Amino acid sequence: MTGGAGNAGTGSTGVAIADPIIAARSTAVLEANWRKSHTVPAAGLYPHQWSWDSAFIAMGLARISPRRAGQEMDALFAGQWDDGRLPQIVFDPHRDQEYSPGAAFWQSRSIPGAPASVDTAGLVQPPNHAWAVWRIHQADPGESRRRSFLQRNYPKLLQWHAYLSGRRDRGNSGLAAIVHPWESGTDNSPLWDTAMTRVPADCKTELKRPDLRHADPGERPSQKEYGKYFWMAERYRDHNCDDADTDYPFLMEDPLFNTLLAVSELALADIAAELGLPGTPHRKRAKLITAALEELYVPELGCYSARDVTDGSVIRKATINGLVPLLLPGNAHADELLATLNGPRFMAGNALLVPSYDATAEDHNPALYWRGPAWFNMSWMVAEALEGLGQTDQADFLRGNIGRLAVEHEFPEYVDPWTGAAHGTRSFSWTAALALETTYQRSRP
Ligand code: 2M8
Repeated sequence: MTGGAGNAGTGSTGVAIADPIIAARSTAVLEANWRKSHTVPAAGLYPHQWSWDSAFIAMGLARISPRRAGQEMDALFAGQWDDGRLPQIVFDPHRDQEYSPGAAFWQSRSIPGAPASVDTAGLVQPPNHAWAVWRIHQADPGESRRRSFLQRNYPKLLQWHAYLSGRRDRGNSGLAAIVHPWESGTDNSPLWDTAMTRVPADCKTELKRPDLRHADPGERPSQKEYGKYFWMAERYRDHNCDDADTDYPFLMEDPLFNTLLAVSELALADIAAELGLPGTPHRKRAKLITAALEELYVPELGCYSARDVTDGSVIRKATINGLVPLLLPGNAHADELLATLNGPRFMAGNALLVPSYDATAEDHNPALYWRGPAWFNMSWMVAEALEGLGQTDQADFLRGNIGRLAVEHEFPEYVDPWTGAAHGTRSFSWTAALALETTYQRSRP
């Protein structure tokens, strides 16, 4: 794996030396957003536990409390379904009026195979969890072994990956398909625009928008997009989330989602080795996913893109999702991806962090959610990849900006890539967790 919590720099006392201001302020955000067993992404806008947020949060938390990072993962796995899926959201029953769609919409306990003791969404999010589990272990292997942390989580991670590589291989291509933009984590990315035109907007549910109390409407998806999001969620829920709905209109293979699946397979290989089990099957699967992703590479864009499973077309748009495959070890397109990263579509023009969408596109908007602004988790993953490729100066540049912009702007959800101006909500947990992580990474001698 690239980077890794196990690589923390140490001072003469044997303790990693992080920037004290970044460390203290990031820790304060994570403390404020902690809810007994898990961290909410942001107190107002996102009052429940989100799946891939928790994995990013746990990677940073592991620096200050591997035990709490482990609890974060335990709380998430309490929401795992019988078919192995890890849900997009595990709901806090006391906060159901504060976010929509909530537990009352999903009614998960009435869906066969959903957990009986917690309410969850039926959708999923990108699979960064095995990666997080391995980094938590690396942060304190002794504590991890005492608590049988890897033994407990390995079988659950196997089930999770089996669900994605099995029932979610809807295109029979070796890649997992997503069934809703929310599953990508990059909700209103231009990658989904064409598929979204097929989706009706006349959902049955009354469209409440509690999100607009916490973020500027110009920085959130539109009401029409919400109508479509709800229409798809209703249809998926009404088919018992069984992934067998043949006429379902939204099935996409996302390079970001599948890269994280491959990276997590590699983490499973490390976990298996630590447990005295064979890692080869996981490394083989990572290779197969990497090979299958080849079909999503678009030479004229110099990056990967998404494939629409319903008609086999590959979308011609350059987004951050298409650069994250830089994380794949031995990626044959690494040089082209680096050229694209540093070209006019992304970092040229002195970007501070990596834009989420092609800066040369006419509809690029540096303030609108996943259609232009820079997100801290994405720049952090690109920095991990750069370090793995020996591009340490640029990795350090991104990591430095992650910490600086996080602290200067009260841990924003996302920022203008060039000015660093803050957008979305503030005191956002993965921004804080990854600022914490990067300050430890930068403290390496
Ligand atoms: C955003 O997505 C949620 C739906 O899952 C929303 O817009 O309400 C995305 O940025 C997603 O990546 C993130 O996991 C979630 C919580 O931070 O918010």
